[in-house]
Amino acid sequence: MVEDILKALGIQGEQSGVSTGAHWLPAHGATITSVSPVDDKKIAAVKGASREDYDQVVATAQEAFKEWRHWPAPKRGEIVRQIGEALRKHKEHLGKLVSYEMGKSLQEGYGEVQEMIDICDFAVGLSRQLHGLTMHSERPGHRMYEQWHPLGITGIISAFNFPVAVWSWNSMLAWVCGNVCIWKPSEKTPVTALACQRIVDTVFAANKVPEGVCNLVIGDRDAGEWMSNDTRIPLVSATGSTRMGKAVGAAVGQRLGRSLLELGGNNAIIISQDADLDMSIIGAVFGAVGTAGQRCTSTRRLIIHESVYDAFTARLVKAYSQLRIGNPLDQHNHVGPLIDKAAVNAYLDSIEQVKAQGGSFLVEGGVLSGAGYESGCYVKPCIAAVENIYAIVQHETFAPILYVMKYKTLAEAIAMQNDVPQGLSSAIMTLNLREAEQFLSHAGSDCGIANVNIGTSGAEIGGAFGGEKETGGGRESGSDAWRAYMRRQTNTINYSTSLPLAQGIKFDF
Ligand code: UN1
Repeated sequence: MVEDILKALGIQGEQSGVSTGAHWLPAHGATITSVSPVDDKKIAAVKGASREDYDQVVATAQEAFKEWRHWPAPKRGEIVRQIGEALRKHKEHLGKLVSYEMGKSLQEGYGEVQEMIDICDFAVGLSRQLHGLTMHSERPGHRMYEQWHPLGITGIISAFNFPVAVWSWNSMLAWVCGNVCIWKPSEKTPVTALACQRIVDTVFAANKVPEGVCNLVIGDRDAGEWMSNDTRIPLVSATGSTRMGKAVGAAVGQRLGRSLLELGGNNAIIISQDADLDMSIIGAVFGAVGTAGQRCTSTRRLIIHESVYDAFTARLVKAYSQLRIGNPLDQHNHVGPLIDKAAVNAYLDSIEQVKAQGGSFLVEGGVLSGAGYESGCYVKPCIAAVENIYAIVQHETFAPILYVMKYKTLAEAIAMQNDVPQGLSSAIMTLNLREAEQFLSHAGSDCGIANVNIGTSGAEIGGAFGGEKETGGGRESGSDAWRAYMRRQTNTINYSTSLPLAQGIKFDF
């Protein structure tokens, strides 16, 4: 099956992981082997970039920008429209490859490709807008307005958990804005990145887009550091752990570049005494076990009103007993593997810490073994009763460990929801209008995303995506997130016959 998909996507033999779009460059860095967490089989070996390879890519990208910025934005949008069409054509194959290389369920693999298609559509419309404001000048015969110009090279560092969608949120917007992109995908999911590069290459070649508009640099941490420290890259957009984001933010900030950070979450759902518990169960379980708890929007904490705590946790335990864990390509299964053994160890270590810090398990965790679980990456989603203040609860573990805790008053629940270092996504389940509005108010959730009667994950691309505090503050995808990829210029034009100074200053000679 995998062989057919790779063939359909044009990936065969040992691959170069360095491309400027028009062709694949000989790569001189370390070889990265992609192994599927589904069955522990090798997918492909990819040669990474050396520093020299990287410099060559940046030089090509700089040249390409000089041309690409002259393409009218709607023409750039037309190219992105064609990428959307190509993705529609490849949805089946690419979705399967995402599922196989990353380990998420097939439905979620398809959903991820759908997010890419959706952002293409969004970016096409955007390409006819990219609007600025006009202002009234205090001086007669003067006009003031602002316009938005492209920045240059956008560096994109993406994570394994959404190996292709997050790249597309960034690149499709960056392209319609007139930027060129250099993508460093996660070294855990290089093959899906090769597939995307090939899809875009075909569209670009057919439209004679200059070499260097779509660039791929597969590599390890070093490649991310090169980008972060490189003054030729005005914007680095990075998605991943808070630890990684702090390093990128510090390096980019040190040179006064711009970073767009989308980092960890510690997302909670408040289950009120006025919640629809049937809906709440679906939101909580999908949020906690979907993508095996490896979304930055995964539900990590449930803050449950004491009056419904026993009833709701009993239903949760029952729902967990019905979860089918196994090969994510088999659509009967709900939960696939974690990305690798290191993730399994982090999961086990967190479970130990929960116990050591005083938590007790309502549903026990553990690593699965035996037929179908040979990769050693399949774990049991588990539920622990904890206190919000435990150090482990304050920490984001990228695994299906769900923490439950009780509250008495809404004010207490909101305080608990906010009392973590991260601020990405949050939700309240309630049919009580007052509670919902308090949760959404300025004194409510402190997160970038706050939902009512849906869970914490599964945001649509039309909204700005990102969060506060240790989540990094960046906003990607919809709304006006495009502004991060452009520079604002304020223009004042004097069409009068004199030159009055602002603020009424007299300067006669
Ligand atoms: C991520 O986990 O980095 O909101 C992105 C969601 C998805 C995107 C998650 N649309 O769950």
